[in-house]
Amino acid sequence: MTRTTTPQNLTGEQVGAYRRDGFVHLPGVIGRADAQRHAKAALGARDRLRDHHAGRTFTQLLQLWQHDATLRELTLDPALGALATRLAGTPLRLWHDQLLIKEPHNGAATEFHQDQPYWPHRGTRHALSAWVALVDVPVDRGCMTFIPGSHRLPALRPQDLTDHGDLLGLAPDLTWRQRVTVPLRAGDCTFHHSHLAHTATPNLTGDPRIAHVVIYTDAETRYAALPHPVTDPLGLEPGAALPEEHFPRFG
Ligand SMILES: O=C(O)CCC(=O)C(=O)O
Repeated sequence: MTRTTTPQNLTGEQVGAYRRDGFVHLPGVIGRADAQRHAKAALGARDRLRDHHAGRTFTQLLQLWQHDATLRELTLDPALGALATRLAGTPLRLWHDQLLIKEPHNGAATEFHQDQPYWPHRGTRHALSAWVALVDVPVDRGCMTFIPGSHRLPALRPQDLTDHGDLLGLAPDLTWRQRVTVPLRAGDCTFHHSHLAHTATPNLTGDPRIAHVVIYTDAETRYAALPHPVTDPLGLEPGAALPEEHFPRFG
């Protein structure tokens, strides 16, 4: 595995950028050959597993670490978990992973939203996602755009991923804020905070956009009784800690 960014060479500047802006671009968190291997596994999983998202925005496959040995390596990768822990500055556990595949010419952006409002969690002190590009993702293939500093907003109500004006209507000041669009090479990653306003461009190309997203939450997060496909089958009591066998700790 030839990695460019490792927990050992992550700089104070990169950590500071994440804390200031709510996101950071880390090149080569996995090597290109590994990205290719994971992309192949992702396309295989797409043919086997249920799509949890209706509509053109993306195909959403959940909990790959429980269904695919190759993608499990990436979700549970200790180096990726150690980078997340350094950025968050607090012990973390896995919330869930997901593959988000924008099909060729999908014709739909992922509209502005925050992530935290979708999750059945309470008492969260920090949650963040590693969005790992398994193929090259130029702007025209569905890369992410962030509003720096917007992670200081509270978690609002859940936002409609298909409505460009939904989050901007809830927080109109965001309309006037600078946006940063981040194309990624295969193997690169962006980490983003769970309150950060973000969007992704449509896939205008003839190749699928394949992103593997590993979502971490602080180790003390509690379950809130809200519907979610990851927790619905588990029969958790409201207020319960997230059980280790389903939500393993890092570090
Ligand atoms: O990849 C996308 O289209 C959107 C991803 C996203 O919103 C996320 O990972 O939080």
